[in-house]
Amino acid sequence: MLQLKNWVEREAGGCLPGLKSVYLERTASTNDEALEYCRSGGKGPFLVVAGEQSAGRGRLERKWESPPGKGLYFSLLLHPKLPSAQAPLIPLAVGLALKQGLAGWALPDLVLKWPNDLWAGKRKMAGILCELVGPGPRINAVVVGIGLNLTQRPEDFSSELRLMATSLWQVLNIDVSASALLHKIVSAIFAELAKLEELGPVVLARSWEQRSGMLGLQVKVREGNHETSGTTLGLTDGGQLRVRGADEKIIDVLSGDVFLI
Ligand code: BT5
Repeated sequence: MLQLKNWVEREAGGCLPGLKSVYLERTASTNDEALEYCRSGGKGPFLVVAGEQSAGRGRLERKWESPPGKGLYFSLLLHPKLPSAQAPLIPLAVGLALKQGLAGWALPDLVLKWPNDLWAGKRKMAGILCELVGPGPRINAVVVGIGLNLTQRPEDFSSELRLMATSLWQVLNIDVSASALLHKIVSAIFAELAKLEELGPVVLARSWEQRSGMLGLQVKVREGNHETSGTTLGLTDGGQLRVRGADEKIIDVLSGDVFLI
């Protein structure tokens, strides 16, 4: 990961003028690092990249497996000029950026699983965790965290994940330069969020529908104790997933877990 460290320390600024960045060999969570930086008065854009996380997090305090040197683990502190009501669109825009960053490789069955996962061949390859800082009518700051599996072999995942997770190496069978990939993804995140600021949620929603690979799929939706199966129809302009249930009823999923079936 020396190459990644060198890139973060010397070249990351090339993604966006004014971008500050730090590389940490090991930390609990890059999202926690970026949140702490913000709470102690630091301003973005700020990029934190780690070689390993001891307490990588997903949503609802789920764990993100982050073994040393096997994946990309990074967070960006940003100040998008958006109303708070558009916060649910941020992980969707970031997902498009993640997919865009991987566009140079022939990855089959790449699906942005609403709202925050990237799946390849029906297995999870990356996850996105966006956390807002402070309440208010407009977004003050957001931390965008991404974990992307790069070189894990099946035995590198816990037994729990082995059959549902994958890595770029498992899909492509080649080693990809972590720094080149990070450069592409970070640049694409800035571009997608700038588009969201400029063109608004309707354009983002239509773009996500076209590019996510998530339309027309059979899914199971779990919201609390309630489960529905159906077909994905698209996105509302607020970023909710629209599903036609088996009973033909249309539901807009605000939060909850969606499973590809
Ligand atoms: C996510 O949450 O998918 C968001 C993960 C974000 C991780 C990044 S790493 C950099 C930054 N710093 C952090 O602390 N976090 C961010 P969620 O949708 O809740 O999915 C979590 C679930 O994904 C877990 O419960 C596992 O089932 C699965 N999982 C955990 N580690 C995984 C891995 N390495 N690859 C694939 N799936 C994994």
